[in-house]
Amino acid sequence: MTIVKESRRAPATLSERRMAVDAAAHRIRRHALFMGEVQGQGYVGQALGAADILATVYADQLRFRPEDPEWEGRDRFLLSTGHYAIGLYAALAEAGIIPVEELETYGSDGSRLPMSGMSTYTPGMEISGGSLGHGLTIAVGLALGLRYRGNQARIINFLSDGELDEGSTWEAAMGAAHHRLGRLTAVVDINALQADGATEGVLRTEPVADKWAACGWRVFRVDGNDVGALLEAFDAAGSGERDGAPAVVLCDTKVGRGVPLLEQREKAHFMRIEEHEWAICNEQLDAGWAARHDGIQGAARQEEKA
Ligand SMILES: Cc1ncc(C[n+]2csc(CCOP(=O)(O)OP(=O)(O)O)c2C)c(N)n1
Ligand SMILES: [Mg+2]
Repeated sequence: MTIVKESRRAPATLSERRMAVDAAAHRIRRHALFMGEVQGQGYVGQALGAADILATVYADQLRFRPEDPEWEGRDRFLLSTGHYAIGLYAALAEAGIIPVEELETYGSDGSRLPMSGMSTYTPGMEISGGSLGHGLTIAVGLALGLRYRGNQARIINFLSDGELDEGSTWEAAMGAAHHRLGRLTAVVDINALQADGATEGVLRTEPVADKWAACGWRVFRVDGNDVGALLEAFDAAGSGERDGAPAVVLCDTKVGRGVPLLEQREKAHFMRIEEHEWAICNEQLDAGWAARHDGIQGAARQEEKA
């Protein structure tokens, strides 16, 4: 019989959880750079920017069985943004749902890891992406269905800020509040970027927190690259009443986070990275992680003393 781990939330204190999630985020970033290098290009900036969110979800919040990705009692993570699949594959590898060795097949013919997320290809991928603005509509239907079946699972829908341009997102937002889907959490990666340029220039969505609140949601807005803030927001979002208001965690993130060379890239939606630049990216990522890790451990020691 296989022993399965149903929850990854083992460490008790906030600082222990923060350290575990931060380490997971670093590995997710490493995996994403590795997959990007296999293809020489890709949506690497989004994966780096969203790594802290994905690590918070997979290393701390979700209940799942790595050996049995279709376990009925699992919490559901729905990625609306198919082009962020590289980030989700990295998180699924970190979570033990797909083997780390498989990441080198990313984007190749016959791979289970296509560039745009496909639920029929990849274990742990709940929905297919591609056409933006549909994830939240599916999440609402799924939340209703699970409630009718008496299933207590949590549903987390990851959206990009570009998906806030879609009317279907707002129909779903109103529907979720109307049906009091308290087990639903939406998380929006506000990286201020879209394929056609800055979000601000494509379609102004601010004040975005007010819009969600007006639709009847509990709203949390955090620095999406601050693991401590993410943990607190996700804890609060997940502890609402089952038949109460849904919650949204608005995450302000930085494209390319953790790799200064890519943080400064002008064409950031789909990055082309020169062959010689990959080594620089990896070095910068590791150097940043080492410095941050020392800082986090120091802060944790201070917390223990206090
Ligand atoms: C319904 C729909 N319209 C347009 C597109 C084309 N498209 C692909 S990615 C993208 C950008 C959307 O914004 P966002 O996801 O915030 O971009 P990112 O932050 O990844 O740069 C667009 C418009 C699409 N996939 N689906
Ligand atoms: Mg965006």
